[in-house]
Amino acid sequence: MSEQLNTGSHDLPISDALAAFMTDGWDDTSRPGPAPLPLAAYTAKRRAALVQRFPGERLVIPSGTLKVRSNDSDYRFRPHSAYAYLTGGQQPDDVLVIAPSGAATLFTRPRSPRSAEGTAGQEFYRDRRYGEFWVGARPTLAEAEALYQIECAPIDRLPEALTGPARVLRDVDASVDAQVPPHDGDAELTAHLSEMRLIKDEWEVAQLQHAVEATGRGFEDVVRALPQALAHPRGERYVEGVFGLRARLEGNAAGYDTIAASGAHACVLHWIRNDGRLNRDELLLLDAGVETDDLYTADITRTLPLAGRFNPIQRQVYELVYEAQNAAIAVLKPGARFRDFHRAAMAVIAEGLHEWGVLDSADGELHRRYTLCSSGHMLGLDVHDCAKARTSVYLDGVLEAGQVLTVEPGLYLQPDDLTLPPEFRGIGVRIEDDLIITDDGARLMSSALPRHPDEIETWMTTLLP
Ligand SMILES: [Mn+2]
Repeated sequence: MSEQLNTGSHDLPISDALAAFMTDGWDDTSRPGPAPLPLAAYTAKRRAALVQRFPGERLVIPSGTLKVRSNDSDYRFRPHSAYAYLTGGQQPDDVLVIAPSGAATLFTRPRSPRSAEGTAGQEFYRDRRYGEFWVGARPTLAEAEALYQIECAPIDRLPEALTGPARVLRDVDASVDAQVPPHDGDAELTAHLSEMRLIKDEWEVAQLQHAVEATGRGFEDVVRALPQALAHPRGERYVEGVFGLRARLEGNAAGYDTIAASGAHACVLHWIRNDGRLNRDELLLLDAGVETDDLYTADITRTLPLAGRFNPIQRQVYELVYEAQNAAIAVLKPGARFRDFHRAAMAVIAEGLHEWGVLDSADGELHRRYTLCSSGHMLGLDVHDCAKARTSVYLDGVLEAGQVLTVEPGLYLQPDDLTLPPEFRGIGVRIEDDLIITDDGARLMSSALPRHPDEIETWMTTLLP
């Protein structure tokens, strides 16, 4: 299989005697037949839908490759979302091929043998990147077939399956890209793999609800830990760490880098340095989501008064964002345009800024100086889900029942913005919730976390020691 072992420069040489000694004396630990992954019934339906969209065509969807963090250290692997959606698999270097007949084969690097000739038989104990004794065992072919309920073949037979024209999900695995000439229809496959995830099936909705609820518990953990975080010189890191513990305990990880922003750091939309101190008289903006073991992520933001109570200016800013979010949520329903909820939120913000005397008029787009960002996105396997969908069916499209999205208006009043009254400067507020479009409106999936400022204060009081 692997011609070359991924060994390190400081690995000691292997004597013939040791190599021979390593080939036997091992118990048979292959499992007779693991139960199918619970989502295997859903992945089969999704593959069938894909075949229906591209009948008679060869389709190639790689899981992706390990990425070097530095030197001989890789990042923890996370498969491409389209691959996970269609197979449930999470191994690197695997490739799903759908033949023109519609038959699916998952090409995988099977569990390495303990007694093969040459380097192949040494992988399990010498290869730092793929060896079982270094990174854990992979499924055998039989185990993979049982888990995924897909016919499996060893990855070194992949070239045989790539002999004719094929559409490839590009830029995921360079070796696969190199094996198949570009196809005019590659971009269409990429777009469709995003678009087919716009409407969530019941498995996905349950995953997302679980992600949202675990995230809610993570936010509670953070509030409970605020006394310690406030006392620490890097309180933002304390918050990130507390949330990350919950994410790792209940799921795979945080679904994206946690934003833990105290005070004016909240005016940086993607503040992930998180190296600041928490100040009791400021707000904490926490934007975080637990990603489940099956890789669905929540995406929730709360802006909390570190004192436990909003001061009048903080409350004034918060309430405007809250009203904007309510206005956005109110327009969510099947048939509404995707951009409608953002417009509804921005109308409230612009009017508020005008009332405060910050803007001469609520018309036009000058309010965007203080909002910067759009007010939501699809949510699923990716935090910004379905991002490769055509504009006509997503950003310029209409909402449909079964779509899951975030609604997250914000106001970012920069600390050095001379157009603002001084008391407003350095306040950043975002409120972000996760919703599913229903037959006649939308259901708030993240309702376990309070949104109204009074409710937030009460909630914090019950959690703080
Ligand atoms: Mn978001």
